[in-house]
Amino acid sequence: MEDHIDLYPEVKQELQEALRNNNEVAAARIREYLERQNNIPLKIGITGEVGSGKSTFVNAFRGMSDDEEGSAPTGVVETTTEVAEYHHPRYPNVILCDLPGIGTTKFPADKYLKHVGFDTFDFFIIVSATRFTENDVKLAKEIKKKGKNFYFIRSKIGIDLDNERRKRDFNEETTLLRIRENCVQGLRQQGCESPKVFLVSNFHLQLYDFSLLQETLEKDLPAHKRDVLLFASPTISPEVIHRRKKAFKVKMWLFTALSGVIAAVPVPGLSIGVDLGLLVSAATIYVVGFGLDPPSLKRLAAKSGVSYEDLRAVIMSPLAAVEITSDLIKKVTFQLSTMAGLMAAEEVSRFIPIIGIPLSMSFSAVTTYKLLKLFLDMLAEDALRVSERVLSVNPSL
Ligand SMILES: Nc1nc2c(ncn2[C@@H]2O[C@H](COP(=O)(O)OP(=O)(O)O)[C@@H](O)[C@H]2O)c(=O)[nH]1
Ligand SMILES: [Mg+2]
Repeated sequence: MEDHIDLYPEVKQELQEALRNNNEVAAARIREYLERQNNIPLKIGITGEVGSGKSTFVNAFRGMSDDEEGSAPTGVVETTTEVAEYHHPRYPNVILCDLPGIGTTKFPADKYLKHVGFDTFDFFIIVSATRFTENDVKLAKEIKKKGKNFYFIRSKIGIDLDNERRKRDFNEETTLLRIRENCVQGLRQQGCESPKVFLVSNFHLQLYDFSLLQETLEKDLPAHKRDVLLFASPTISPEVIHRRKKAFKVKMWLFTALSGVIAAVPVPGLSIGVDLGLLVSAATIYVVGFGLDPPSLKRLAAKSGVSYEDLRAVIMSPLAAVEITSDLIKKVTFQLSTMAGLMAAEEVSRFIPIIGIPLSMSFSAVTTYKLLKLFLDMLAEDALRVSERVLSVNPSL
């Protein structure tokens, strides 16, 4: 079976135990787990010399324009040595910290890290628009010594390519290779072993190494933080949308189990009851996860130059670009219930053994499961269409 519960074994065991013994306890446990999943903190420190593109990266990562309200000011001379925290617009538990350049603070690396609050960070990104400096290396070594990960971003790649393009024998791949090798070599010479350098244009995250950086970060993070990064990352490719859909599928079983233990409420037109509140919660999580909520779409419109109306025009699901209310879910559920197979009984035996919920609860759970699967499919399709629309018109996400 392609869908499975990818929970930590002890969580799964605890849930199964609760499901067997007491519905209320089980429901509370599942809700608690879902809640915890939504609030896992992730704090990323962005550092580098003045003008390297730190603030622009902070905005780009959050999917924001540089001139949007709440964005980090860019192109300004750094005058403060304070840490500026920027919450992710869709996931406030994700914080990007625009750190002062170490040169601005005039601290040595160890004092600098103490000053910015080293312990609170999950990892660091060191940005440079040219070769990495002695300061960058000192900082990287200190971060490593203290046991955390750092990643080098070589920014403003578009400028380098534009400059090189003037030459007759220009070749993009060769140029990129040379920039990367220059950076790596420079870092090695300064005593930084096997440094990871990612070539990025903050104005075009979908080009060059940003997706590689995204994957590397996900791999390096502890398991429980991986999805946090995946959902907060900018949607730069269809691949990201597919990965999010997969991550949602894993959680779908939790909603399904939850629907099996809470009282099912009859929905007009549906012979089997489902819990509308649960469907509203799940649909909202999906919509936000794919960036299909009205505020996210408006932000994307402003950033990409494709109008909000044009983005809405490619959306087909009734759940995207609207506020998810109980009434809406009721309407959509009713519409979907007319589709063949929504409540086919043969599906019951297919998933019951996996989470181990008692059979008596299963009909409402199966209906919920099928509805969630339909929601997820529709929304992922919409997310793909929106991303395609944006990339076809203006390739700067
Ligand atoms: N072409 C290009 N310009 C960039 C890039 N990143 C930043 N900039 C520009 O470089 C200048 C400094 O960027 P900023 O983010 O303020 O640097 P900070 O001082 O490190 O925060 C601004 O004018 C940005 O628009 C990039 O990747 N490509
Ligand atoms: Mg700045």
